[in-house]
Amino acid sequence: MHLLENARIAEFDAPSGRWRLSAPAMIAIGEGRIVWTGDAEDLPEPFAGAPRRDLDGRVVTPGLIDCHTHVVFGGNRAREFEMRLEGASYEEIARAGGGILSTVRETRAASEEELLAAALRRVDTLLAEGVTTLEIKSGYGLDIESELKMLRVARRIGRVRPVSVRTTWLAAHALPPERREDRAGYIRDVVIAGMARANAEGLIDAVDGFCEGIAFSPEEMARIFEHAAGLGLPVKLHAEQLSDLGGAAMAARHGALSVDHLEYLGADGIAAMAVAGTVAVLLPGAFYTLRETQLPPVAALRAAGVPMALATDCNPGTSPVTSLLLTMNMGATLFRMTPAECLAGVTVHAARALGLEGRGLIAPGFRADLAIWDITDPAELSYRIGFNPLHARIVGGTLV
Ligand code: DI6
Ligand code: FE
Repeated sequence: MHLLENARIAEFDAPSGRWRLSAPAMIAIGEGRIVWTGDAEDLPEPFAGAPRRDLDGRVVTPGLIDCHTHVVFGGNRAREFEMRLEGASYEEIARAGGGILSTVRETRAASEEELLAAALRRVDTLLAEGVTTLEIKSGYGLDIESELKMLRVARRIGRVRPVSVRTTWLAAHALPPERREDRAGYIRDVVIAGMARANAEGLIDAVDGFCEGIAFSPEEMARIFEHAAGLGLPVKLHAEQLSDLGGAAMAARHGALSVDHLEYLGADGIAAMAVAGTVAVLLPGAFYTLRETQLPPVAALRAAGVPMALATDCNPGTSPVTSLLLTMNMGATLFRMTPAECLAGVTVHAARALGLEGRGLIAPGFRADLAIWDITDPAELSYRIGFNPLHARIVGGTLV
């Protein structure tokens, strides 16, 4: 048991969606969880002798949760960035064998150690800004062994760094070159068969797919989701990023935890997500990098009561972003989310997008994942650009 004192706690009021800052207060932590919060004079007697750390009135928020990343990959796509600046579109580059497939070549060629070293540089940047839970997808291997290699690296990240890692099976990201003429075979032999293997090896927590004209159709994804359900794995989907194929509604009908991107989401998709309680994960880093002009329907999602999360989508092609704070700023400036929505989007709603209960809020019973900031107003986290006010993180009750 230990105590944090003089903490200004960011408390989320779910009905209004607002964050309230407490007066300087105490947080009691035991066995990795928050046990009690409140005024110092109300501290329960049994806690009184526990060691204390004075936070000098700093603001404490839940530890940040980056609920959609592809941080494990080989190489980079700086040349493709130049091509896009010269006028080529993301889809043209993908159809010409570049894009995701160029990262697949580099990821297949890299050793586990090389992938780990490259990913840790990105992960460390995220952690330095207060991230305490990180989702990592496969999807640049596209054969079973290479996908498992990525996932082993992802799991290792959670062992060598103080962060919780959740892993997601994304073999349905693109068709690998050797299977270009054999979609059904790829889905059967790699996506579905590999999912069962990864699950048996304890390497995956959820199943995802890229539902798009250049990737997989809603019908193909529905089949994959049925197999995920058979293994008891929750599902999520990249959908409506470049066009509206109805992927979000299909995913919601399968009880998806989240549907991600959503620039082209229509009214049917929003209604289906609201009914299913599916989280909308918005990825402004990809919107920005692709110089997209179609905005996700934030006002309609808000009106329908669909919870919105924000994530970096850290990946070498469409979102080479390793800052969740910058992502919050983009959520506000590009998508017109309120700073309160941005903070909920990287805490309580991001936890829900990962199916993680007991995370993302500061309340008794919740995991003691906290970010301590040198700020006076939580809105500062969304307002600043290129500035990191993190003082310290507490991960599972331990100060790091
Ligand atoms: N959507 C994305 O934005 C990334 N994957 C996906 O399904 C892009 C991945 C890449 O271009 O490497
Ligand atoms: Fe993505």
